[in-house]
Amino acid sequence: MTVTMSDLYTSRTERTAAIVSRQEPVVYPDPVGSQPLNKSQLREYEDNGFLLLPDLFNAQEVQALLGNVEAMSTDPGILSREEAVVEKGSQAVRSIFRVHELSELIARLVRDPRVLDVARQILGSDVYVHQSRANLKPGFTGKEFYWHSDFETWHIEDGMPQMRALSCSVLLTDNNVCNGPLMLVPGSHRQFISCTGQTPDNHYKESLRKQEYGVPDPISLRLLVDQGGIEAITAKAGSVIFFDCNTLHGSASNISPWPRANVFTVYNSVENCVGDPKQGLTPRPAHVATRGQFPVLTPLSGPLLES
Ligand code: 6CS
Ligand code: FE
Repeated sequence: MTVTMSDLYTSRTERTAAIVSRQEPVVYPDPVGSQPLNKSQLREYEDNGFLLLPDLFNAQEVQALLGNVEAMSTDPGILSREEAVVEKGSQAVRSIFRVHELSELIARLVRDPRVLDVARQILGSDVYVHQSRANLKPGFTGKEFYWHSDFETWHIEDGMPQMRALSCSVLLTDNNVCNGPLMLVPGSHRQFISCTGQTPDNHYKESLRKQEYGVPDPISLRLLVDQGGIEAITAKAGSVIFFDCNTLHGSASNISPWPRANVFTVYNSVENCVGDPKQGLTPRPAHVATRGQFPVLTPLSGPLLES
């Protein structure tokens, strides 16, 4: 048997669940760009593993973005592609991936300095898009996302080496306590939960609809929630939530009449490009995880909406 350097963040092997301390910083030194966050905002992000910036985008911008997402979600040319993920047991669109390449407006959004420079400030380097998607949770029928750490999946299935990525969720509708808002576990980004179970082939096809592998066990989850509680983020459309790649999060289904829609961008540091997936897994397709060549993001110079 050959002995290799063990992976600190191993998961989904034969071993039982475990909780491992995070090794990497949360806010990296040497910020790039205009540094929009002040010290107390950076501290809040570092302590909690997330930060809400209310009302970052105005009503006109929100309307344009939402219109764009709604148009994509009914466009037969898009619905026939692998990028469109439908709910289990119905044809309702749950997510559309790679929206930063499918939509010119969202291509501009990911470069908007209001969000890009937050990512570059926290990650302390230039960044690129590891993944983008629109999530739709229509009124009455929108489905949940079970608790998970994104990094667990990106590390195991995409070969992302370190915790040096973050998600940016732009709210396109008001999020209230009733319509399945994002729930986060404050402080959970400091612990990595090693999960049980073995990854099935082509796992992404199932997991993007209902994740069952790479989700934390109830004991670990309870422990982290006992420590940090759960925060449900309620905020107006146009607000933005930034959260660390290892912050535990999830959201409930939407049985309210009010739809929930948002655009997610996963910014990854250019110092943290993905390698091979773990355990000999087949790499996930490019619309779910960027690998190989990618553009390094530069801030947009003009306004988001071109006149
Ligand atoms: O598998 C993934 O990459 C993703 N899955 C979830 C449930 N959240 C983040 C990410 O889009
Ligand atoms: Fe997630």
